Amino acid sequence: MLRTATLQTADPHTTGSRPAGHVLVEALIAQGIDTCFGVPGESYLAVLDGFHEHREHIRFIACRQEGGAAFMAEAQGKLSGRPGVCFVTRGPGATNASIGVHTAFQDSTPMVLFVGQVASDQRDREAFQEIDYRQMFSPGTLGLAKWVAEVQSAHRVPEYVARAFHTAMQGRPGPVVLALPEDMLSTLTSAPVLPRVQPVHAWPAPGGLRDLRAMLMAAQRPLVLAGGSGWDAEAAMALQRFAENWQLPVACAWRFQDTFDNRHPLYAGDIGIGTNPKLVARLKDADLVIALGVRLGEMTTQGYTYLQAPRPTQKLVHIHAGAEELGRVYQADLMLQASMACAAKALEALAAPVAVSWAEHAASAGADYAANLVAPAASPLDMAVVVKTVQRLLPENTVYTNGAGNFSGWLHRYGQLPGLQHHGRTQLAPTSGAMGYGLPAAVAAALLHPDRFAFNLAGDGDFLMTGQELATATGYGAKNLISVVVDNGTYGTIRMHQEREYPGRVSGSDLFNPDFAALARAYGWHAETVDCTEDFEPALQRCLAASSPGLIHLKLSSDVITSRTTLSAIRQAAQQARTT
Ligand SMILES: Cc1ncc(C[n+]2csc(CCOP(=O)(O)OP(=O)(O)O)c2C)c(N)n1
Repeated sequence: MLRTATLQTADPHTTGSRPAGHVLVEALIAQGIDTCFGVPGESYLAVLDGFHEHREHIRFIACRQEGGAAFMAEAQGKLSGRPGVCFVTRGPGATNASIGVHTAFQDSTPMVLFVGQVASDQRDREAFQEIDYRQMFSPGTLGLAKWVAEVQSAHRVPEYVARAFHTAMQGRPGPVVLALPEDMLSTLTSAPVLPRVQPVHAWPAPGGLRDLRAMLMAAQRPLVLAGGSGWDAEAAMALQRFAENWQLPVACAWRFQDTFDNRHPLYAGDIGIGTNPKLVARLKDADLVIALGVRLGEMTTQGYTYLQAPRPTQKLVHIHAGAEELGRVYQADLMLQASMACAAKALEALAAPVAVSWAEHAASAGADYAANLVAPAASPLDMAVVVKTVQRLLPENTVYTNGAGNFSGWLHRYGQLPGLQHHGRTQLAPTSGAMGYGLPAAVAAALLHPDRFAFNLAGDGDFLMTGQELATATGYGAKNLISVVVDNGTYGTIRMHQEREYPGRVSGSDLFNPDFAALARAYGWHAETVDCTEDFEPALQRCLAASSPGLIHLKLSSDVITSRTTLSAIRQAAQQARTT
């Protein structure tokens, strides 16, 4: 039986005593949060009442599905560097939200998920929608969350919120889950909220820096691989100066492409899926790789091959904020535990020689990147031109978002992002590979930063996983928001793998699509349909001139499967390999 908590009302201003649900909202305000994302539930009515009480200071964005809400909070965490906040109800709400928690975990994004929980006197009976969240999100280095707790005492709400924020940001950032028993939320308490928390920063050990300098002095083909979370504008600037002082080519890890200014002559490109083959060769041939802030995950290292695990052939320096990440996969030659804010400044201060032996090597890395931006012409719809047109027409500080699928490869290859010293994060993209991330992330960016543009590139499969969040954008008045849906009628990435492994045997990867433009119009968006390159720019112009968010439904042949090859070429090669 569902129990409705009776809210014990109290005037917070006269008695100092108020429901814990209100205290929770006050604690979030004290942490600097002015926007939370969620889907309401009867399990946390006292919190919703707290949002009403404090509506002048904080808003609750009601989303259409908890997956979208959790993605929005994750995007908020990426954009702000502080925890994004999501509220969901128990059981079904929490299970729907888990995709966003997983993304925050794999992407090292600070985030706090609050989950309504059954009343304390019903615990452990498998009460209505009851789940043990400690088990479900199982904290650990392979779990879904960094820390999971259930707040038993109304008086300790401020303590739990402060710790949740601290844990989410400290070391390797990540998600925290707090379960909130409904009776606890309606209990009165006079507990004061705690001040805004800041993560403690760690400086790299001086001895380690001396060793790193010696390794650099002995190197001939060094490469910096930067990425991960925990960066700020100063740290990004310090990284740029370190690179300039030492003339180091800098590559960015997959989907952390905004860590270094893509227009800088020392930028070498991003490493992960669809990487420039010349950059792959350069990485494999490097005699020193300085991995700065990156986790060196499976995608970035392409199955731990670009850098052989556990001992790469290249000399490896791994600098990371989380002690648990160092030595976890790679036995690096030098491991330094440090926050990016401190590590980058320490590297910038390393005394560089007047000239380095690898100056030509660095210049050619930049030249390889520039050459990779030149696209072979494609017809009738040229995705490279689409991306370049978007970049030409949208402001430099636009936030680019995508979910998972081959379509994202065009954005990653041809999109040039300013380093985050210029405009903070300009890329919101899931290293967890979660489909459906891009649209909610763009909606979050548009609502949190109405002065900036948000641009989402989606696949047809990807888009419909969270497409209902079009309504959230419309409902909360998002304006500077454009979504382009690449409709190739297939879960193309999977089709590509099928053609490689089982050529010609298509199964389960066809898509039957709606008219995406008509769908978007039904949600109050301006929408266009485009099937050739010439029509894209005028359509985008009309979207920009519209007073509502805009969606462009792009019709692309399924054969155009990546920026480098076609489905038919993959099938042919696989068939040939089988017959020879
Ligand atoms: C939530 C989720 N489900 C399934 C997958 C597996 N998956 C990865 S890419 C992909 C297909 C993406 O299709 P689409 O959005 O149409 O893009 P395309 O690859 O055709 O460009 C699938 C099913 C995933 N990454 N995430």
